[in-house]
Amino acid sequence: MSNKKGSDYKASNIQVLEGLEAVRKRPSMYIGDTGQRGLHHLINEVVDNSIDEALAGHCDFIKVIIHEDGSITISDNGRGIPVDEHPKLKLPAVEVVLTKLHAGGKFDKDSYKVSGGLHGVGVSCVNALSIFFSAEVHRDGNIYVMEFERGVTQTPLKTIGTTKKTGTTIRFKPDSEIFTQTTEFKFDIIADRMRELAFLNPEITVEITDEREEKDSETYQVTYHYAGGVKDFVTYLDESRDSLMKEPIYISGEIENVPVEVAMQYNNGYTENVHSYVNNINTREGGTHISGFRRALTRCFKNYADKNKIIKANSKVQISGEDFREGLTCVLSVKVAEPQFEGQTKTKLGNSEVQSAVEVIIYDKLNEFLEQNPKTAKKILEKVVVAAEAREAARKARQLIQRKSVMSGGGLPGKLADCSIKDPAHSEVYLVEGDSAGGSAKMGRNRSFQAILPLRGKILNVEKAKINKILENKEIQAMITALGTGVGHEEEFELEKLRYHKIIIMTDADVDGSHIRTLLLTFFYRYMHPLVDNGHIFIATPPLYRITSTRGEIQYAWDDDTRDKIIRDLKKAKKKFDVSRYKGLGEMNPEQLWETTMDPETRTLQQVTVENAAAADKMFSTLMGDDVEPRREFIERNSKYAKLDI
Ligand code: 0RA
Repeated sequence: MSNKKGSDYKASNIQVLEGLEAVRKRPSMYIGDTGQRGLHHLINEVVDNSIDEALAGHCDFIKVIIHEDGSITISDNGRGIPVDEHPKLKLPAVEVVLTKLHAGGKFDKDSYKVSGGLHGVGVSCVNALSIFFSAEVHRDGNIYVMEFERGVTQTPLKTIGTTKKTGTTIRFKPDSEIFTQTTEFKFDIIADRMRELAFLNPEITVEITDEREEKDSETYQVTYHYAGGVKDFVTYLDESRDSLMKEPIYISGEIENVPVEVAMQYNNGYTENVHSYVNNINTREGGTHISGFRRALTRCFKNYADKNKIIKANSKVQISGEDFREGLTCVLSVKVAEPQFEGQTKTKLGNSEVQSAVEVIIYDKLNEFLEQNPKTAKKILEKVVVAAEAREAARKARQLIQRKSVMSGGGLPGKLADCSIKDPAHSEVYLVEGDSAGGSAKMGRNRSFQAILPLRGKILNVEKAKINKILENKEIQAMITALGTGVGHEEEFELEKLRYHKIIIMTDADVDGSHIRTLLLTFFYRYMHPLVDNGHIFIATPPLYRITSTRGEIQYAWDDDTRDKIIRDLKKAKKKFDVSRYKGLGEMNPEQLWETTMDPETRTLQQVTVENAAAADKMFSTLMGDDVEPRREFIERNSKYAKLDI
């Protein structure tokens, strides 16, 4: 898309605040962390600028290439970064944008922008943190380039040719001095975000090429374009769920410069999956747009039910707001010119005018929908009544858990071998598959700060069960009492009461083990969400092999490559050895279990984090759903990742 209107841009609009050394000194202050998340944040930072161009109507194509050398290219067909001279700094605008902090340059209050919003540290941060960075700009008929190393200009702006197009191409390679944990880009993390952006911006097409893959591989190149926008998003999220409707309800409108778009659909499941976005940013903590949505939904259905005498006729229970959201999958996307982000992770929208805009738009259109689709309306409301009844039953089950725990003295489950110290910040609990592994863990542990809770067999698939049934499950009850937080939404869950700051899932390294781990993660994700959000959930990684040499010297290997290397070394040293594969935790004696998997000095724990809520929702519904085919595909596609990133 070329649009010549962009050239009225003035370089003097760009504000300059700070130098890039500050970014290199304290990278985490700018990009959150320097681990996997921070690394991928670099891509988002650049893509956000392309999305801004799209939001302003100047860009409809974004291309991401993961190169073999670990660098990334991001190109767009936007207006191109301006190149005219900055009056004060006497530098080309593009150099200012790429080397000065907070030099976004777009102060147009009427445009909705991503950069300068939540992320908004600017492309210059990416430059500062890259061992190599180049920009090629197509603008005003010319092709310009600039090159940098660690933010320092290597090639000043030069013209290398002419062009009829406009756009920006940025290539960078993260500096391994900064990203000491990893510099490896993960296709799935990038793809999840790009897919999300394509759903939220139906006008754009995003293409990802992973040059590390063979050309015929399924993940060599993917293209995302969804003309149906958020409606396609909801259909995608619900692929492995059984819907109560033919297609999602789609609502859009604009009040007071706030465009609102919603797609929603009820399924026969029991979880609420409402994903909200402000200017393409996932607002995990909700905010005014979410309150507006909830109010509209509750008011609308209550009115409809009263008018048509649906609820009162067949229910004794009181319906509450959350009952209208059980089994609801919804994507709410709003655009706000000057968003105020609040909350712990700055993902809660604060603008009060947005609440009424969302509420009015949704109330009117949803009303219309219900009037026109009485059969669907009835189906939904019947489900709502069942949800309210289950909630009431769950309340009783909760009281029962509480009463039971009071009756049993300290209130802790009998199977729990608790630790002796009482400071949650220094305590951890191992959730262990099976009684025999539980026994080894109890003997092997450091009892001062490590508690063990053995879990017998498979826990309930919470994706498929009602909340009251979940709370009747013995293993789940034991976990709830051991953790001390309670279970469920907002008021019912108390993070402050968490008894162990590390909750470590320890299962066998086989199919059953990974199934149990997924069941546990699903439970935590759906019903104890703050534990995941606050980084309290970990996965223990027991070794796969034990190599014993004749002198009785023992080595462990966590993968085939390490095992082979150990074997090679032993052969070289002309030592005899024996390799055994651990099938289950139960095969390890307490000392071995301690040494390999439980000793904080030597163990490796994987912290469970959720990068992308919509992608996690999709993953759990696919893994735990009824349909075999999507589950098989998902597992196959992800099987090359030994570890579970959600
Ligand atoms: C500053 C001002 C304008 C656009 C951009 C920067 C810009 C940055 C990036 C980074 C990647 N792609 C980009 N596209 C644009 C406004 C341009 C104008 O008003 O003409």
